[in-house]
Amino acid sequence: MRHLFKIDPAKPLSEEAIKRLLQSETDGFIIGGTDEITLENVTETYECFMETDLPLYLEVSTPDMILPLADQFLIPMVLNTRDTTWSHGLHVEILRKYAPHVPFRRLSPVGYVILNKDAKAAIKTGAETNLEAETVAAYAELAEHFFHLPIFYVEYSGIFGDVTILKAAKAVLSETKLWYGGGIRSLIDAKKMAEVADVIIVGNLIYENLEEALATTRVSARASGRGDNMIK
Ligand code: 1GP
Repeated sequence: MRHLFKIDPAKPLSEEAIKRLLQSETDGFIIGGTDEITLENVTETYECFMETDLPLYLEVSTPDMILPLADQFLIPMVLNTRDTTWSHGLHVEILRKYAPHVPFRRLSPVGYVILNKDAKAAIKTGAETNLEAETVAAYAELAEHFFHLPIFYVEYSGIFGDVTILKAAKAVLSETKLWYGGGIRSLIDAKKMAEVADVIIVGNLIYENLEEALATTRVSARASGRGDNMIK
């Protein structure tokens, strides 16, 4: 897996756009967003994409979006915040509420480091975004060696990130996969980040320039004949 599209349930997509995304060479889809997320729009979006044979992840950023019918859940744990609500607080509440029916085998916890200070997710979670490469690398080590998380997500949502920071994280990871998302606006951007990250995520571009978003799938595992798939 090398390329994922992130679909925001709060942003409408035409039937044609959905069809083209489903027929693209991406390696899978994440359904997730920060604002105006309701069970209704999440369900509707999930139903539009559920016919895919590719991995379809539901990123649970609020308890309201737990869809029992979903196949795979990504569970964000924000590492660079002092507000434990976002690292594990909400998680404990949900585990209490749904015990003993939590489908652990369908959950992948994701260690997030959010680095764009203006991103809604950064503001909401109180993320400490002004971090040096060494600090981000330390977070990556925390994710891999202390928490044994399958995924470490460097999140710049809205802006193109610092490759030096991404490289510093990559240099210390061996088992944990490095995912990158933020500001990918062209195939060139996608290639730049895909050279370092294991998986890149394309979000806003889908809504701004669908053609260019589809072009970024040229970095996918499927486009390069490597249909590997590491967490499903
Ligand atoms: C959002 O990281 C993704 O979680 C993608 O960011 O919307 O900036 O592409 P963009």
